[in-house]
Amino acid sequence: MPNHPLTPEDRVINPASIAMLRKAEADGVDTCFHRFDALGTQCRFGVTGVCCKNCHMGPCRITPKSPRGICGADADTIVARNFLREVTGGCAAHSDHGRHLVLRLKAVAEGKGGDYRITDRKALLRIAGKYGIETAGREDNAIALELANTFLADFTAQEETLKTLTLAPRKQQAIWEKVGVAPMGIDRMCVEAMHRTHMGVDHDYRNLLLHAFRTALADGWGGARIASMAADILFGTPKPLRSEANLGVLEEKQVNIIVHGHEPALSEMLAVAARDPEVIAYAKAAGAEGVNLAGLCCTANEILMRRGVRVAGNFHQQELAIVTGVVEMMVVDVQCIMPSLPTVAASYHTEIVSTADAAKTIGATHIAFRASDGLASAKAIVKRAVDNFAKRDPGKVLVPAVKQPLVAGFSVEAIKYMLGGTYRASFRPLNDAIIQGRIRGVAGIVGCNNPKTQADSYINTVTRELIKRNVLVLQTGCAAQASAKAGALTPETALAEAGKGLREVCEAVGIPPILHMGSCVDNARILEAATEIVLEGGLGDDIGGLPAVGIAPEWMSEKAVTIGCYFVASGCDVILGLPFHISGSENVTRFLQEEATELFGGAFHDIPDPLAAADKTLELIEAARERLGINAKAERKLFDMKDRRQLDV
Ligand code: NFS
Ligand code: SF4
Repeated sequence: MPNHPLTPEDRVINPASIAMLRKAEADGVDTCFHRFDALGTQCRFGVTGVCCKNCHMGPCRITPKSPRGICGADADTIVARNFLREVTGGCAAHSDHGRHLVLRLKAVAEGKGGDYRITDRKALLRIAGKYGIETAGREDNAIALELANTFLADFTAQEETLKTLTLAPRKQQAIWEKVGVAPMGIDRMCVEAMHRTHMGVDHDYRNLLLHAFRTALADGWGGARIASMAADILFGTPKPLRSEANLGVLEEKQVNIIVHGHEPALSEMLAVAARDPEVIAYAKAAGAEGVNLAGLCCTANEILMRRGVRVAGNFHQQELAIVTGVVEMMVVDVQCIMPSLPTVAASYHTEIVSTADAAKTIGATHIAFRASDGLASAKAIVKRAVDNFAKRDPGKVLVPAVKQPLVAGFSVEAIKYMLGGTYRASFRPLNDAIIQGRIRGVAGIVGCNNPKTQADSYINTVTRELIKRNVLVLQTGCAAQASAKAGALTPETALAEAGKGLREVCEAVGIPPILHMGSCVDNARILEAATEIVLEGGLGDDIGGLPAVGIAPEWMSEKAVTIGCYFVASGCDVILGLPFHISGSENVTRFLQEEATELFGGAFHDIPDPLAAADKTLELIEAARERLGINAKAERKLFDMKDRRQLDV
């Protein structure tokens, strides 16, 4: 951070965000950046993870002078308990989102789905097949019902391990069995985590951290994976499509509605409602040229991936979008929604509408979304936004003319199809390119923005550096949106910047070097892609052996902690641009940064500098290539006993 008062240019790199931050200051509107300043130095106990308030003898804070809480808990116990609770928060968030979609799928299968239906029959059959559900000669609804019940059993299983784990490579499953982290029911894992972290229960930091990995696996190979699959069946498996991103997608002459949050059920209906002729006529009668729907955060990713709906911005732009003065309504559901939104909106005419009964904010209008008549509910919401158009204050309008074209929609099915063609869809060309060394490896770049660092900057720097060095980049969440805004999600731009080997492969098979794979629950798609690569052959027999690295440059949410943990438990090294709150315990830090490698084949690495992160990524990728014996110039590697032991579980 510079040693002068922070300017908008210091806080954000994107010109649209810079302009809106400047306007917010002129309009007297506080944003997360200003509140970050107002908070001053952040609490050292919180930052290092040594504050415990799990019982009312406390709060207790560990210092060199008082190394134990009142109950006797030491820093290791307290830091590990706090960490496990974060992972549980993340698993619960993704999984509850998944649960809602599964219940929706079940309702559809039972003929009670209202305006929802099975949009992607192929996805239904493909996914049912993965779970060994009989499909031949059966009605779609019967298959969907059995599948929905199978999904639900993964939430409620008491003693059985998750069925969804069986979608992982067999060796991966064996590793989880051996380490003892194969999760049982998702709900049980979360309940058990809260039990273990209650005062006076689990005090062994290793035991707590193993449960953190178990709970994280219940997310990545459970709730989140199920969320992606159920959404594909209900709304369609994404295919590549073009769209645009950044605040410049807001239209001065139209009614602007922004959907923000995570669950696709409502936004899908809003997308339909916004194009309804009756609604458009209603908007025209109100003096607008039409209705412009745009998205923020992961709701944006969901409807971008399937419908090409344009992206207004990522996490740090949710307040800034309102500052444009042209947003008639922001419709929010769950997760990553700043409670400040109604306060920001009060300076403009924007109405904040909350729609999930589990997620209300004082100052927002709550319109409970009725799934039973989803389209009618959605139309009513859009018409309400139209009614607000007349209240727009032209004196407060400023839409930055900044937007970039993009290509998104890379589900695993789509990638497979692009790589291999209709009749022989396969990952073979990618595996071959990695084996030949034209592509060195794969990096998953994921996660949020965080006012602790200049928004989007680390994401964009590390992404560009990695494609330059012939690493194929897979992205999700707000990180993918950062790339979109930087113009890096157009095949043309990215190809121009990619290294020679990566460029040749991408041109030959027709994929861009940076693939937008969806929202944060779609990180499960990255695991799915890794599984496909393993199953395709020639690159070892588990995900941990692949030349693949996860990077969370600007993360902030508990969900990101959980995602990091399930990547590590799946054998991937994960680079964090911002550290966890664990430095108060050397043992917890050592476990997560070193011992995890012995257990799973991957660990966490704190790297605050994006170029150093790119160096580390290449180092990890090259080491994996050496272990696989695929480095062209390297002599054929003879495995010694130690290597062999690492290969065999
Ligand atoms: Ni992911 Fe998506 Fe964005 Fe971070 Fe929030 S929107 S679920 S948590 S902030 S990437
Ligand atoms: Fe303090 Fe122990 Fe209670 Fe935590 S559980 S607040 S360390 S007494």
